[in-house]
Amino acid sequence: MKLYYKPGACSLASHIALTEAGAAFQIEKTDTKTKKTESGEDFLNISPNGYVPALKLDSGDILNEGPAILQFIADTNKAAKLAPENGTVERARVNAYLNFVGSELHKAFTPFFASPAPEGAARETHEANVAKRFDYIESVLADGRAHLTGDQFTIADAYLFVVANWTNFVNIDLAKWPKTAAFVARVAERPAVKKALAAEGLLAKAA
Ligand SMILES: N[C@@H](CCC(=O)N[C@@H](CS)C(=O)NCC(=O)O)C(=O)O
Repeated sequence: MKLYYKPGACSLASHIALTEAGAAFQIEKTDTKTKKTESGEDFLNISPNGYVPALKLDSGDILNEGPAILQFIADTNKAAKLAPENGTVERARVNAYLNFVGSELHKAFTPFFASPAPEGAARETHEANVAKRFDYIESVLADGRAHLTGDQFTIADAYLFVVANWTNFVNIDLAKWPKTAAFVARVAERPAVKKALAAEGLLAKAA
């Protein structure tokens, strides 16, 4: 199995999930601008929309779209308990958070990564959009739960961790949302998270 990734991008959530699951996998860095992978593959043959993550299975099948990949990892590695059983209310809640992080929070960050980056009033508008989504996450974590759905770390937490961590790259102060900031700090301490970050060159060394 091979995960196509870009360091620190949303593909890091799949990388964390694979690592949490103890799955056997390789990673291949991808340049989403040139659409070439590190070994010289045409990335558009792997991801028709040109974005990470993509997961090539040992069967040769290729999966695209982060939330689908995350669920596949959880469902094929049940012992890791990265998501409740399909068809349960608990699973629907995990899926709802996955969708919120993907379609609301992640997409609210997208304008910050444009070139040129937004400035002035445009930046303020985009900051307000991000803030509204973090206000919601903060309200979810307000009861003191460790993770989005409670005690158990799930694939939705992996995705939230990655996206919330982007505040460091776009100069948004996560301290305005203390429960969310504490969540990020807590998840960053997980051995699998440290290992995935290190493998993507985002930490000095593996845990
Ligand atoms: N809907 C896609 C979005 C993936 C996405 O936004 N990937 C970004 C990195 S976080 C990317 O590769 N962007 C480069 C590009 O679109 O050229 C998913 O959920 O997998």
